[in-house]
Amino acid sequence: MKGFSFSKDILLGSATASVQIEGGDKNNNWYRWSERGKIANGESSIGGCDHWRLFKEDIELIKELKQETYRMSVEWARIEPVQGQFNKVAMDRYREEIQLLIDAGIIPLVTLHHFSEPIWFEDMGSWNNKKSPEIFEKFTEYVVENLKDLVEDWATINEPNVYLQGRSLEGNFPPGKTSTIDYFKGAGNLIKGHILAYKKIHEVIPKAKVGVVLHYAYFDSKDNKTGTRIAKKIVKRNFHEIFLKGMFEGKLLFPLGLFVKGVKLGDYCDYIGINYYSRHGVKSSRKISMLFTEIYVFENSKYNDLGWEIYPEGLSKGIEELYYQYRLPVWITENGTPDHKDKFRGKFIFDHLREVSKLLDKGIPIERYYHWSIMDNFEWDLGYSPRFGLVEIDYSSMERKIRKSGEFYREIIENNGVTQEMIEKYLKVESENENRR
Ligand code: IFM
Repeated sequence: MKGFSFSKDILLGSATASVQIEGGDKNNNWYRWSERGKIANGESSIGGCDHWRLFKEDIELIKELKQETYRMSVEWARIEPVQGQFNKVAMDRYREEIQLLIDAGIIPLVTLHHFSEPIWFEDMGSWNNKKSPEIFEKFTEYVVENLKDLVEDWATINEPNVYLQGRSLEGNFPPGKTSTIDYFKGAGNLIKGHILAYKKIHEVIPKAKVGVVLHYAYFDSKDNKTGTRIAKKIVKRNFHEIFLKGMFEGKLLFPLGLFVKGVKLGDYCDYIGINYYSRHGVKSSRKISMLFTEIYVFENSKYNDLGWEIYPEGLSKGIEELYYQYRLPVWITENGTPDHKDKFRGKFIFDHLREVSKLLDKGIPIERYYHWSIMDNFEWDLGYSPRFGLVEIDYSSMERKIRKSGEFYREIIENNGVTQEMIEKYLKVESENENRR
């Protein structure tokens, strides 16, 4: 194993989302979903990592880990608990948190919608409601007006594709009513919501950098049969392309135009936001519910605690595909792995950042990398057992402890890459573990 160093400037940091770490909010739909017993092991979002109370302590950890940038989300339900009534106290608490980051020299990137939303919004049909884009625009305006002196970098919607898959296709996200039509209706409204938010942010902060964060699943197959090729096209179209075309270009692919009006062609992203975790096999199927496609996991590979394949090459393949299409700076807004024993997270970081370094050498402008996540957190319907953190949380005491992989990532940031000594110090045992898996 050989080290590497980044040939171009890249900001390295980590990411979180409000409901996943904050705790204490009862006005968001994930709290209600928890109360309905929909989270693994009967767990609830109400505890989170107690970050709402412990944010100062957490910023000390972020500083200690030498993070250069930090991606966080603001919770819509806290800021607008009742439609049209904004909570200044909550807004000021976010200002305080962001100010502390800035004082520490850490650049904030703020996400406006990261899966969770106010209960009142869900009860009016959420993104199925044709007024949802304008409702989201009003929330955006309030937040941006209140943070305009602090925040330049924004992500409007996190993973619209995963959000809709959970909400409208699989039903593991609230409110649990599945419908293929709602998937496309929701996609249309999310696209319009993103575009309105994009314009609003630029109106208030002309020099802002605004984008959407897409979950890029690397779709692959074992054969090249016609049926497989068609299945792959269908999956890529419905999971990636409708969002790319819509949110980057204002182009509504069929059938989105049936559900949403008033979207014009234009340029609506200032960077390519990509979240990458794994590769997914695709084959054709007879099931109409899945539009004649089936997803599987490749055998004889390496897997994380949730059984997702670890496939670093998918990150570079995805970035190349999107970069040559849009020619915008790339921000890897999430990449990480659940590894409760911290046995292979260091190697995961090494392998993925080595892909990044190869792309930088090729001249692809990857400006940022955010590790998911700075700390263990509430992994939606799966609850607290998946451990994604550079920092371990003991949920009984809320004690935080930096993992060895966290120390490794800190040294990568300090050294602008990985030295041979770091490989000896952090990765030797991991490589042996990896072979035994
Ligand atoms: O925890 C999630 C995050 O909220 C969105 N992207 C994927 C992560 C890991 O599943």
